[in-house]
Amino acid sequence: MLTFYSDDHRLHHLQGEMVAGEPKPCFEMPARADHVLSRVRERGLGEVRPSADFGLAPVARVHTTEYLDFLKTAWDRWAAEGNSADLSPGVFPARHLRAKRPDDLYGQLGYHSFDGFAGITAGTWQAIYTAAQLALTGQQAVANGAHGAFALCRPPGHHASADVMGGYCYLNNAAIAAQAFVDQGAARVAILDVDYHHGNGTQSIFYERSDVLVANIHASPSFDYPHFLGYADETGAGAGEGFNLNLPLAAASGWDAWGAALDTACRAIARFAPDALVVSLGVDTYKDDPISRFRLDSPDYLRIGQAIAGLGRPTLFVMEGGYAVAEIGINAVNVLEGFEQG
Ligand code: Q9C
Ligand code: ZN
Repeated sequence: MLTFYSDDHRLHHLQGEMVAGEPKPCFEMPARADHVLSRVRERGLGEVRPSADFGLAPVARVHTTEYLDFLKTAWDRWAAEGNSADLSPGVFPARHLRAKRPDDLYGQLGYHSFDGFAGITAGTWQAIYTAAQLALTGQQAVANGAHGAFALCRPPGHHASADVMGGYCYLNNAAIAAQAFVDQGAARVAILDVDYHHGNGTQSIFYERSDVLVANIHASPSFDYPHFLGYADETGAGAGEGFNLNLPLAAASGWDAWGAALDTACRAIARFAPDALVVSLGVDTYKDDPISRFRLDSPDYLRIGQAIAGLGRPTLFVMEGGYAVAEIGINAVNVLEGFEQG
């Protein structure tokens, strides 16, 4: 299987993250991608290739131009005000306020954010632009006939919606790739999100559409991030009714519960019979993940890959979360090897 990778992810490295009221090193760090890349090489998964450049047009099929312009210029606007520390939001248009886009940088930042976990630094735009291009390059490989491809995207994307960032995510790499399949003629595309956290951005982007089925297996929002989306009764709206499947699980879920949910998701995807499948590949379901509460073990990731292979669809894997840095490569590549073994 081909892996698509770029060093540009290193340009995005925030100074820290608040954990229980204290500044800590970011969980979402460059070493994550480094470990996945080394494991891809160590296991001889296949060639590692750079991204092609498809420009912003396919990105703008998912994100608003207002949002893209903001992301592209935010750092320079911030630096022009004399700042050099990370740009991070603090005020959001929550309930009882008015979601009217202001003119100033800090106001626009809050308008385009739902939490404080997606800060902006000097290299953020280049890193997120390239991550989206990697997803598109992987999509092109699959559209051109590869059975599977792996876009080693960093930062991740599934918490980002059309015009709102959060949860370490800015551009929704998986959604951009899924939309590219549709724009190239696919009648139906499925997205299977196996990250520990609900993919609220992906759900929101496709919620009213019947051409993209979104299936999510995740920690219930009743006890974990993103807290405000991801319940089982969110089944789609309008034309999209019945095309969003949420499978929220309890804390401490291991392979028994998780594997059963995967089986349910796979049956729904098989029924949908998509022309292509995009997997939002988060491995923060791992038992030793520092911010998660599931209990999958490394061999379980081989089974995930095998179950996905059983769908028999052209499949693009897009890297999402996973914060047990020492094991992230083993777990992510296990999914890919399980897929290749079928
Ligand atoms: N103490 C992804 O996995 N932080 N994003 C939660 C943890 C935000 C996760 C607080 C988690 C975002 C792509
Ligand atoms: Zn996650």
